[in-house]
Amino acid sequence: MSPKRLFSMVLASCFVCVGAGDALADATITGSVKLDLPGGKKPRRKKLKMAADPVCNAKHDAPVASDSPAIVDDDGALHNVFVYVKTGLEGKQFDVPSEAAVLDQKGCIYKPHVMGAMAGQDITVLNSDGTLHNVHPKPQNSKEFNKAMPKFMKKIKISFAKPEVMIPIKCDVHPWMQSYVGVLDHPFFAVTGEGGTFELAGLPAGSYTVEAWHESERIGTMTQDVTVADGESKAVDFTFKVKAKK
Ligand SMILES: [Cu+2]
Repeated sequence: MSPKRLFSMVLASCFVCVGAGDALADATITGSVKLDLPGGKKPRRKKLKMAADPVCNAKHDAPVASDSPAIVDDDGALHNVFVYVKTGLEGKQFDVPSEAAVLDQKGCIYKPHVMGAMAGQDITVLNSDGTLHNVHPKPQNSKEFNKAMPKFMKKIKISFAKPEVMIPIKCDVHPWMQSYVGVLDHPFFAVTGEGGTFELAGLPAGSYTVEAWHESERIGTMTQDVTVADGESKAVDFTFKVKAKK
């Protein structure tokens, strides 16, 4: 290979390096969410009463505990917390995933109880129950709608036009059915489960406010500020305290 050709190859690869460096977006924020449990006492989850619909009732061998007011592991790890970048991404554009998010109605319970999607992203709502459900979100920023899903209707597609944390979704047929979807104009969100951990990966370097949201008013929301550089991973932990009853 001629020195000239070698030089142009090195030059070309350097341009690639610089280009890739600009678009690295490989910062990560991880962490965990806990609920302070004085005396180790966990919030009591009521048993759901599904007798009003025999189809729902027949789906379970034993009474099912409600997802509300909170699911907490013995060590305080808190489930169903929507953790997301609240500020710091303004002015940046992110592609809406072509893949739909999925919300199932199974055993007359929403699965998952808390989820996220991007504004404009399709959300496939499944009816795995063979009974009538209706999908009734109550957004403030996007249009409210109410779609019946008779027992033969297995799948519908919904979406929300505008970001909003959080949009409650209810089924008017089964009053115990409640879920929440967090809608954002970027993909940096997570929902805690077993262990209460979360990860927001693929972030551009920057300074962010991260919010942790829980459905219970007595738990509420917390924020933390964090700055991450390209390739850096930082941990932020949230510990909620149960607020006194109003
Ligand atoms: Cu229902």
